Amino acid sequence: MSRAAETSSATRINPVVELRRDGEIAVLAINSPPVNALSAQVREGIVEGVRQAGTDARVKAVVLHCEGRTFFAGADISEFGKPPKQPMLPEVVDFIEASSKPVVAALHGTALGGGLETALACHYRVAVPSAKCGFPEVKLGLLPGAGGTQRLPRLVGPERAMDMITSGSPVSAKVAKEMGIVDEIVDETDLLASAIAFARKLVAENRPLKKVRDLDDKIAAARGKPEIFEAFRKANARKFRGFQAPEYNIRCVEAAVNLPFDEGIKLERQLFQELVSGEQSAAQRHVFFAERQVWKIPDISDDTPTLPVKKVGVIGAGTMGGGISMNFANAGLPVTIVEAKPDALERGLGVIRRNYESTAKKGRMSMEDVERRMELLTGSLRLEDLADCDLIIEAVFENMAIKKEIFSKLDAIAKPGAILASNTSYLNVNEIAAMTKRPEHVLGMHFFSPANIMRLLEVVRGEKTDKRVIATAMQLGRQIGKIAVLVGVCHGFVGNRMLEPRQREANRLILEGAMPWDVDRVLYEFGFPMGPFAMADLAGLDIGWSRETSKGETAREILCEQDRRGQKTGAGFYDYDENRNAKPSELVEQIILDLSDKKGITRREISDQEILERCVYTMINEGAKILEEGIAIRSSDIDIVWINGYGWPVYRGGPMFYAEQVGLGKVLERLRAYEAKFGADFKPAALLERLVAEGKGFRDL
Ligand code: 3H9
Repeated sequence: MSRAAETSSATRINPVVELRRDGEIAVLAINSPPVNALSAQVREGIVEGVRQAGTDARVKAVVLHCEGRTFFAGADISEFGKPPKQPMLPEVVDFIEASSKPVVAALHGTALGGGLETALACHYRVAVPSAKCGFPEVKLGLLPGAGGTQRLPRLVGPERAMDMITSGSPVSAKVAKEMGIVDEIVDETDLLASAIAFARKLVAENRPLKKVRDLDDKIAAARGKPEIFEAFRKANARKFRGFQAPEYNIRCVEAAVNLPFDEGIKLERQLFQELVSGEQSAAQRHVFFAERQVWKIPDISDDTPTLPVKKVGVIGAGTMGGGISMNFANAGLPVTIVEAKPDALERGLGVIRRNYESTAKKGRMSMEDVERRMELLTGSLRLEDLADCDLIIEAVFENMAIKKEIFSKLDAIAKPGAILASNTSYLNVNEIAAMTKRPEHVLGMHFFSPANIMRLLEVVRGEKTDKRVIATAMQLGRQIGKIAVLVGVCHGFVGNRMLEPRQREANRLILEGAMPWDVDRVLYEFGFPMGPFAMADLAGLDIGWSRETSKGETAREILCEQDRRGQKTGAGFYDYDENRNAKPSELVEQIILDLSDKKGITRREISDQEILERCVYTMINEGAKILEEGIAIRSSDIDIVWINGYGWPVYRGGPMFYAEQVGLGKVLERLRAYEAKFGADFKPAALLERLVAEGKGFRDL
């Protein structure tokens, strides 16, 4: 037998875990693509590997190493909500920590959630510089449930632990080292060899087994000081509003400080179970998978060729055009912005510069970056200057005649193969495309205001749009940091089409008996950042209104006539103080009472439940029609539109997911009841009727 064979060996424990031996160091190697999530098979393999290494007298230390792109990215999220499989992660981490031989975690990629918890149960941790560590559980409506809430504070102190655990944001290896999470940063290209060398050194120096659970110095100072946690709750109250998980996470960290380790673990376990079986986490896990589904389009794959986009043109330097341009400049793409008049162009470019400068003032960008981005933006007064652009996005006034004229001109100017997109929020993209000889290169790219900030992009597929053009727009969306959702042509696409029934009901409710602040309160309490009337005040009540054509038939028209045009005029549906705090207005109340009277409506008491159902169930009904007509590919795409474009609360999973949590049968029954009372606007979608009759849900489609 050769010497090499004597000093090294490999045992396959199961299809995803292998135990190798390199002299006195055992390497427990995991390979479970794509992200080495801690599935039942992985957990089982770890326990068996640590056990075998423990009983092998030749082994003095163990290195835990993941192959592929990352160390464990966490528990396997797809296992939640299903019958538990042994061994559970808390038992696995305890088993590792109890090993009589030191275990070294070798971190690369993203050591997240249960992955970081596994690392914290190891006796030492080394990481490559590009590695990241974090606890993203809160984003799934959860808490680190395998000892993370108890071990992290012992390593980094309660304040930093609360920050990390309640934000869900990962930290770099460098920061992790400074905080004490990582013991040593090793060569980027040589993780495994460095980790083995580190383990050998431990053995040679006879270093003790370092157990995080035994540490006390970082938490001792906070013991018996509830004010630390109260202050944290208060400082983050706005951010945490409506979410259950942040508070549960804080309670666990508080327990880590005040209770013995095992008791803290008991509380963590109990609260984790409560969260994982609750509605909020189910909704947030749905969103996690839904966000990844949007990129999957039945007739387009990774093999669909895309068109090169190296230069972008934007028509319109207003709020939308400016915001859209910033997205591309941020991604390093040159943009030509065309405006009709010099002063409008100058104003538009000025606004962009001020936006960047204000970001720089907040320390989130350097002044050099501001200049670099501004250099990528070229203003022009001539459409002809767009001739060398690969993608041209029209972002002018929402008027079909103007858009048609622009597209017919663009067709003559743009180079062959260039993509022509409209940022229209309602109009028929097929009609716009028909103005060109290249309808297969025309589509909608509907951004949301402020376009440089909002994550949503509706990519509107015309009946003739080429697959390569769709694939290119979706990929560009990703490149500029958007979540792009593919939708079909209809009035308002997915988002604005569903907004309409909500707006209609809100307007009716105030005539029937509610006040704007009642409707707003109900929707705010549901979890929206603001209700429809506060939103209208923010946007400006005079959008699309003019004194000449005003008929004075709606509350909005009357308010505009009285120069109450929203926040910008200090008054709208609400009165505003100098800090833009909203206050209900007696004047508005009287306007609404008079209007009800004038329309012969007898006002009545309207319950919060009715407000919610009429605003939200009509949206769901419209969503069902959108699915029925094939405007959205799947119900979860609709959820993503509403969460990212309209502030639907993440913890309610989106309107279609929420409908299933309420029960489609119940939604149908209420729609029928309202239909009987108020008429055809509540007529249930045929799809909803069919799904209920078949006992199915939107997700079964
Ligand atoms: C937890 O750990 C609880 C514990 O504290 C307590 C337990 C008791 N599970 O995002 P990508 C899939 S909670 C299952 O496109 P990237 C994902 O769906 C967990 N599947 O890649 C996708 O599948 P598909 C805490 C997962 O490079 C594929 O992997 N951890 C998981 O842009 C590729 O993902 C987290 O919350 C998972 N944990 O980003 C981390 N993770 O190809 C969640 C991913 O079929 N994960 N998949 O669509 C992430 O943040 C990102 O996936 C990551 C990679 C940054 C890792």
